[in-house]
Amino acid sequence: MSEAAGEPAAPHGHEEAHDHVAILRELERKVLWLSAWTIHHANNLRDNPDGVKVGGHQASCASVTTLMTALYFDVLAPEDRVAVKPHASPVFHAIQYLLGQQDADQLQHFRDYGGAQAYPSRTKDKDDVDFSTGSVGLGVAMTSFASLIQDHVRLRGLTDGEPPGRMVALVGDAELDEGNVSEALLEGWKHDVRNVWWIIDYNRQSLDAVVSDRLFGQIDRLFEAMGWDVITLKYGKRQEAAFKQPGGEALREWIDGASNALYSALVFQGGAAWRAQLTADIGDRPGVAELLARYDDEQLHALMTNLGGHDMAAVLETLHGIADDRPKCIIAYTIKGHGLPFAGHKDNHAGIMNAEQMDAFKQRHGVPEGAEWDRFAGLETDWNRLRAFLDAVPFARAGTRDRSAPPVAVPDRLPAPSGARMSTQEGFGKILDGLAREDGELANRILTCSPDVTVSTNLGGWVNRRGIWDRTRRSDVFREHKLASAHQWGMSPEGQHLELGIAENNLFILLAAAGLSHRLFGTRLLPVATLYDPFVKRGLDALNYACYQDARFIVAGTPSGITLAPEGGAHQSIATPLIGMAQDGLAAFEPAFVDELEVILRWGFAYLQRDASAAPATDWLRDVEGGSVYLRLSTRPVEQPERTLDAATERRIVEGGYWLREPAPGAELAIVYTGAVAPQALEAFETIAEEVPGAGLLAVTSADRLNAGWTAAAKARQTQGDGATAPVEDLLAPLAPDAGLVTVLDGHPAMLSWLGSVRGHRVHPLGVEHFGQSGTVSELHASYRIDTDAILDACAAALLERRGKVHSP
Ligand SMILES: Cc1ncc(C[n+]2csc(CCOP(=O)(O)OP(=O)(O)O)c2C)c(N)n1
Ligand SMILES: [Mg+2]
Repeated sequence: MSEAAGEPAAPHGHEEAHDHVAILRELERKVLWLSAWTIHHANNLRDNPDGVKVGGHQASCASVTTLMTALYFDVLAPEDRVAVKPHASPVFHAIQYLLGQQDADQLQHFRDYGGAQAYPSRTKDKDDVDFSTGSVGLGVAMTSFASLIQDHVRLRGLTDGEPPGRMVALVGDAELDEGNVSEALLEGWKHDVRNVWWIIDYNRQSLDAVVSDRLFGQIDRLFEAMGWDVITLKYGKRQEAAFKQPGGEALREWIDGASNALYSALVFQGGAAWRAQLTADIGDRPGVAELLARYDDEQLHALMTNLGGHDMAAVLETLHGIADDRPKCIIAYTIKGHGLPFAGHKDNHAGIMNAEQMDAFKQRHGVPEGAEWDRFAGLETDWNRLRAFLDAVPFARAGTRDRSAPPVAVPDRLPAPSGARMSTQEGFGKILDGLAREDGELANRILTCSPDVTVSTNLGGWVNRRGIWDRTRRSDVFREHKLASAHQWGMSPEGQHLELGIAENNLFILLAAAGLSHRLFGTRLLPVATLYDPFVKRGLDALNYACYQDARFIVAGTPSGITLAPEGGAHQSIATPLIGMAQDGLAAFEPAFVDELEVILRWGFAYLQRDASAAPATDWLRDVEGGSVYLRLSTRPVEQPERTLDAATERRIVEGGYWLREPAPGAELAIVYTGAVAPQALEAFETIAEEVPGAGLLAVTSADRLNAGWTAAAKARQTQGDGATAPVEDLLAPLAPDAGLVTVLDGHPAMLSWLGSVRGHRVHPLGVEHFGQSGTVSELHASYRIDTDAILDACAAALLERRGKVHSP
């Protein structure tokens, strides 16, 4: 770790004893300085060739400086994990810098290419970020689900018995508006969540405005109703002392009654304004005039802004006072921009000090010109003492806290079900059921979860064998009463299924936590989740969040498409194939047959466990670094092919496609299909086989991976000049250069349309662009034109066009 350039040697003669709290106050000042300077530097002192505003949030940083200083330098233990509100990223990086876990260079490149990130990022930041944040609300919920996962792995005996960490979120008050926070609260309550602290930065400001005065009462009630202890950290020690003076009670009543807007405005205006307002409002109450007279304007301002969240001693007392593992909501009163010239102003969210203000700020912090990045410049405590203090900080004693776990071996073959007719969803359930029965290490590491669709997505067999996870052992009442049921859902701390209520955000955030178990808790979990495919969109931001932090999981969206027919028009999914393709960190598959699914799952379990640290820079399929897997599965029973897949076909299934019927060299037509439309693709193929001998039938198991391979190979050729070819280029090579491709899927046709650009073939795309009509599968396939007739019509159009009888528009 490089020292900041030019940090001078520690001065002598400053050896007066400072107590612990005084050192923390000094560090707090330094953290405030560094975070403000980092943002100032990024905006004013770096080249900005494209002129786009860099930004940063000095005011948002200032409101949590005390809380974060207290936490990181004093309260937290290495096993604790923290989600920092997005805009406090510079505070986090400054703290890491002071702890020797972050380079000055990273701060100097805040929001720059390769520099410290705008919002704390597990994957992109170089220091010790526990949970990424950025999309407000998600990091908050993450702490609750991480705590559940921590308890899950502990109760199942998968850890070495280390003490449980506290999962801490520093929450912006406006984050509570995000519905996912309430969803997480309710789910946490159901599972009796423990060891979670949500410290609410109650600065009563959001991005646009001052938040509603009535929020405070609601927060209390909301959390208490969910079984949380609410601790209000409202007044600082100076205020507490003033309240004890004659006139003090009136002052407290005034503070309690002041509207958020008035309070904020006075914070901005300062001492004289406080005096005028207080005199007007309570000046005639006994003792008040004398009380006010004891403070000059500056002191009065300091008193009135001495809220609990800015008083180091009060913060420490509160946080150290927590002695049990019940979830805690700590409402810390703060001031947005505390210690900055625009403190309290409602428009301060994106405010950045101008050069003049920064000069004054620098002087106030005693930072000499040129010493802006020095760790200790401007601090009064003896620097050797500061160093010794930092070296002894409990949180940082163990160094970086990112953990790992060895991969779990994946067997050569998963228990693939036999059966002449099956849907991919049924096959998925049976493979998991088979795994549950076999009792191998792979099965023991699986944690399944589903938002109230466990039975209807075919996870019931697995759950019958592996049980539901719960802190306490509870028997299945129906079973005890000898009532017949296909579902025997005993609950126990050893259970391997986490049943969630209907909230897809929770599902994906749980997957984010479970999928990081190896990194957070040093023990491997293989999370497997199911949900109805259309509701992927309900949880989409949370899914993106999970992928962004590199959590590893398998998620099956089922049933899907319009093929879910009688399930109802409202549940049809059209866009999910494109989501699967576009989502970074997620390899999307849509198999048609169960043997393909077995291959994909087998590969998937290994892919989840690959290690990013081994990745070469050029790995385009993420095949070395790994990722998560999305399976789009269907409820349509399909005739299963009688075959044994050879190794080459298995490889192509994973690469994304294989010829179900090989084309002859120079073939003029190929039908390309994905997923549940396989039967009609096959039927259409057999119908044209006579007329178009040599035509091919291409099974696309993953348009996502085929496409990724194609674009990456093109990039490799352009940038490295090598002769890389992509699997899809090889696949389409036998066709005539002007062959037609009829593509078909139960989803948006764009997913396969790009195939035309691979070798210049003309695509006749079939797919679904509208939804909402219920009916039988064949009625809907006919109505939306993805049935056999539609495929044949498209084949005819393709052939006519190629043979020159019809010219394309
Ligand atoms: C999901 C989402 N929506 C919108 C934003 C843009 N945004 C960033 S911070 C913020 C509000 C910040 O208020 P608060 O949480 O109270 O934090 P403060 O700035 O007061 O510290 C908004 C709307 C976002 N980051 N994420
Ligand atoms: Mg706020």
